[in-house]
Amino acid sequence: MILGLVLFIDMDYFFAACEELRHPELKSKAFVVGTSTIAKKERGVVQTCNYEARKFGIHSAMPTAQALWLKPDFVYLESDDEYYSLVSERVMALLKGYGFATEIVSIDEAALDLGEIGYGAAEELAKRVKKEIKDRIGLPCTIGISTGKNYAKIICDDSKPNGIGILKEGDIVPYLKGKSVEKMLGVGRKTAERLALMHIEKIGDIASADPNMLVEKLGSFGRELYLLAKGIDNSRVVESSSVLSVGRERTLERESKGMQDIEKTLMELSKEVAKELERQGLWFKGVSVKARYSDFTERIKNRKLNNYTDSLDTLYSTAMQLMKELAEEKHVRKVGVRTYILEKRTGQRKIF
Ligand code: TTP
Ligand code: MG
Repeated sequence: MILGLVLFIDMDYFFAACEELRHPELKSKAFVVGTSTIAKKERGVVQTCNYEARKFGIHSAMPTAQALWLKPDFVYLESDDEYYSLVSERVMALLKGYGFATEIVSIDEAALDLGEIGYGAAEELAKRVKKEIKDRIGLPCTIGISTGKNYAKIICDDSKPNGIGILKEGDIVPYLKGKSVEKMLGVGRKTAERLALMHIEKIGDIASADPNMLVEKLGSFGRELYLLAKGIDNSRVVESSSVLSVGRERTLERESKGMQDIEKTLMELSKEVAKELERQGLWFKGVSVKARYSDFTERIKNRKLNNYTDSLDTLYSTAMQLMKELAEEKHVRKVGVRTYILEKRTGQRKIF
């Protein structure tokens, strides 16, 4: 039997690679892309950094203060989410151009359903994809190939940076055995903690656990995890919508003095966005807000949700939380609400 294969791609040090693209002079220097403004950089966290900075032990999600302690003279760059989203859209459009069902998993990850193409042809395709992304967009990436989205992601992670990894069906179970449960797509810290209470820390522990207990504790996700640990990946590549984002912007009647001046407009924009999504039969997994300040500078904040949703409440409350961070520093003149990672609504709840 020939198994269907999935190609999983994850861009290397993505935000930092985007910065090197427009500032080639930074390549030889250790630099960090962070969430805060330069003036308050030590209060924020590292979103990502280039490999020069990784040599000093700096990594994503580390407080910038700690990174400064490791390498006091790194170059600090404020995150420019709008630019990274544009680069991401170019990468995704190129990937979709190969004609396979393509799922946009995050801003820098995608999965392609290659069908029964065979390992040889899949590897050739991976080489071509890597070369075209390098030649046309100028960025490095890593690709994993296996019989399911989860396995392809795991072998992709393990082949970083700038690699191609292939995990064949016969090798999956022994390969996963010693790995942490958090390597599985959809297993975050909370699920990992619940599994730890059952003395399950490695994927091999899931494979030898009682499947009924896993279902009892984790519902249908428990069953899915059990099958995954046994080498059966039923997750499908869900084709992402060709509409990449839906958003609305508006200038405030007067410059904001605080959140109370923004709330009403954010609610109106959220309603309009939700209505447009409904009209197009879409639901979303990402929310982004934009603030334009009185001095005409702009900032954007994004958040990826755990599940697809079409809830106006979720859209509005997420937009409010993100906007609070942006409205803290300066007076806001114009606001925007945008949804991204869109998909055709199916009526089913998604785990991934
Ligand atoms: P990742 O793919 O996890 O990281 P990366 O692309 O920087 O590095 P790698 O080569 O290991 O893939 O995340 C993609 C982008 O998402 C990353 O460039 C910055 C952003 N990000 C955050 O903003 N916060 C985080 O905690 C993480 C992990 C990523
Ligand atoms: Mg990446």
